[in-house]
Amino acid sequence: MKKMNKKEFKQCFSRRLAEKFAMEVSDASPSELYQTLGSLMTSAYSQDWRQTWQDYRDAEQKQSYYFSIEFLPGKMLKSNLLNMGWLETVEAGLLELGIQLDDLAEIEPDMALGNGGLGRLASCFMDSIASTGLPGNGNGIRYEYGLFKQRFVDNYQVELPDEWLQKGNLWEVRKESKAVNVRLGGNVYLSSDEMGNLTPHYQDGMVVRAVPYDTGMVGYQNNIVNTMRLWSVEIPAEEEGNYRSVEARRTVEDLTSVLYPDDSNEAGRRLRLSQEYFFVSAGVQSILRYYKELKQPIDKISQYVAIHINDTHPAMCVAEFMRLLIDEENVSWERAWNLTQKVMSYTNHTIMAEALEKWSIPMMKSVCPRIYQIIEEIDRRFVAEMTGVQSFDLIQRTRIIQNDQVHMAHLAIIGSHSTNGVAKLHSDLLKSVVLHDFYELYPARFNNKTNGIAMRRWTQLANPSMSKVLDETIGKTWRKTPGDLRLLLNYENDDQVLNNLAAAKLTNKKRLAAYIQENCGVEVNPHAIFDVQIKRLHAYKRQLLNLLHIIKLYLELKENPDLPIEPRVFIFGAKAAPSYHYAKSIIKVINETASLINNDDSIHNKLKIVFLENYNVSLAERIIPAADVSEQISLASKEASGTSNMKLMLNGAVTIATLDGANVEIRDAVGDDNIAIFGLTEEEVYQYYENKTYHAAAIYEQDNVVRRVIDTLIDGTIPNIHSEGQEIFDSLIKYNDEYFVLRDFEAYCIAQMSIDKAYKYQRRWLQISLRNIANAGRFSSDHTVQRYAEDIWQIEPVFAHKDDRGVTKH
Ligand code: NBY
Repeated sequence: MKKMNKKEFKQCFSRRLAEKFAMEVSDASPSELYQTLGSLMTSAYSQDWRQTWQDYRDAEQKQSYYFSIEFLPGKMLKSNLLNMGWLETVEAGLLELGIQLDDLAEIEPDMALGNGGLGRLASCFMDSIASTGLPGNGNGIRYEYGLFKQRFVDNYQVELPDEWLQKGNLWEVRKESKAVNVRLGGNVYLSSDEMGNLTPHYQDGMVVRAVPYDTGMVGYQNNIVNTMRLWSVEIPAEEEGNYRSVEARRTVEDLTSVLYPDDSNEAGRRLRLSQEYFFVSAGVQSILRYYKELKQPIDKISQYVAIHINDTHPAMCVAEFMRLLIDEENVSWERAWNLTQKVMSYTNHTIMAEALEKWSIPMMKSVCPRIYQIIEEIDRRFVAEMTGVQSFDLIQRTRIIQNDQVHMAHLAIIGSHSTNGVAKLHSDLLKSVVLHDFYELYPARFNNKTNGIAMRRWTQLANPSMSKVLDETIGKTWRKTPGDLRLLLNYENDDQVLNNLAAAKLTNKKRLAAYIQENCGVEVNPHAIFDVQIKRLHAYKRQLLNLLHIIKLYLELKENPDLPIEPRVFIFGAKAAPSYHYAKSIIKVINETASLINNDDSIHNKLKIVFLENYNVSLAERIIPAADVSEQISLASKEASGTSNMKLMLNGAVTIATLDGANVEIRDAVGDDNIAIFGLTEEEVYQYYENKTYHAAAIYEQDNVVRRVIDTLIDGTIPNIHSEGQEIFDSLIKYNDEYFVLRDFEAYCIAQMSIDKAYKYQRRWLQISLRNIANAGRFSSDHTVQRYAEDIWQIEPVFAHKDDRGVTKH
């Protein structure tokens, strides 16, 4: 990538502005300036983008394709600048032109084509795959509308559409010439020739055009630009005549209109399945088209292509790949199956039963009839192969089609060579409980890949003040090699360094406090403990446990306003699924409790609650650097990994956590003294399930503190929550508290007291915080994707073909 000095940049920038808008800098709006900068950047990296692609092709390198129904990159302006090596020059150059880079960054809408952890992980991986020089691509859907915008009205969550494409998208390139057709619906009949070869004949149904929009994934200062390919639906030119009515057109356009449509009704579910098949078919077709250009025999495809199935949503990759090999390439079933298994791999992200996808047979037959036929045949052969080898019961439990439903996880496991979980504990649970039957069948397929995070975004971009302290203390190598953060341990007794870190944290807290003041009208004390829980709102993540502890503190302060506790600001960020009634009730109750507590002068500002609207990647970048305490309090065994836990630790927050997901590995990294662990273990949770001995009502009866706290939900202490308070009360007492909130309550309160106590000894607190930063390097997603590359995809970095200036060797 061309390096520029400040002067050159200023010239280029002014010239580009004149070309694009016929304007002077002083006349341009932030939006015009943003467009200008973006266009300068894309033209600068497009050369490398093409070159990267050519290098992969010339070297005939094996490539991986990460199929994910969600990507959550957030804003790309600054991360691209950083990765291009332009950030400092541009920031300084703009400043001389009287422009704040951050004002331009604000213009860019968050690209929010994902719900939460799973989508954000996919984007961290895209960054790391490019940054480690791996030949890997993303494949997904270009939703017209991203994840809804959250607003609070009367303290209730209200969802607004996210029209992120309204002003265009700088980073994408429409590649009309790479479009493919996808067939949906209709019927299919098989005819057989004298050799017994089957040919499918299609009747009715519709053919839609899948048009790719490619976005460059710029690697960190390594001249590599990979591709994230997102598919958008269009009506094929030759079919225009069949789509005269607005309604007919809409059924097609709806296909890539919204992320994660409501799946609580028949029509919504159908749309969701169609989306899945749409991006799977388009992606697999384009991979095969590329492979054929290489002119290699089809039997070698697994030496050139790896397809990754991110959760079950793209599991139909297995059947689509089979379809193309058998129907289009005339490969025999046995050979095709062998290749498919070698090409495919699958990651599981949850043990929650309701998130394990199943589709009814009639639905699948009507959306993708040929795919259903192939799945039926995979299932039939699986049963035949296992019969006589495995017990009848085991086969029935593991087959793909059961009780008129297609089990997508089973398809993904049977049709691939690798199944991984996303943290050690989670992967162990897959083997021992959730997917135990499959582990019996295919022990060698199971492995762990603990999640990771894109370190650069979560330090250099989000937390420049801490980054500066790190540079001054341990040098700059940590920016490329996060493991070098360990050097910080040499300074754990250095008061100067501890104070510098404290000052950086305070800067970030003041900045967040200003944002809170502006957006919530709540004044918070930047010297208070900033206690943060940011993640999707879900019962198993137990935002309720956090709230009950806050209520307990409030009641205690009401009784004794001089209670010697450190002032605390409890900060929440969370969206609830639009149809998830219970989660929305929790939001309402937190918000009402916030109104009550924040306006109660009698507690001397010792407690504040702030629920920030519309939690997204950009807001995360604001909150995380300002956090003192990281809440990771899911019921043990339920959180597959978590990734905000890693981001918060990296930014020096101290974790209060159950032994769940990657919290276990964070504990191992920092040691028991630098984390507050509490609550039931995964074994204890499973024991309760086995013995059926959990009685939440008994805790309520016997524990006066619990009773007092829970009663505030229904006794009018918290105003305006008549039905929501009752609903939550009932979930705990009448329906026996599915996530053991009451069981863990006392232990949680004790752990919170230890946090309060630790914070009082500032020096020790700062040391704990330092040790968290120092030990976070192992959670870099650079490291995680390298494990995927070596163990699962068998792909190699392209650096092998470049000299150290990034120039390709021929
Ligand atoms: O994936 C999350 C896990 O909860 C978290 O522990 C983990 O760190 C992260 C990355 O591995 N899972 C997640 O975000 N899941 C979803 O967003 C999701 C999306 C769709 C559906 C289910 C879950 N679905 O049923 O359609």
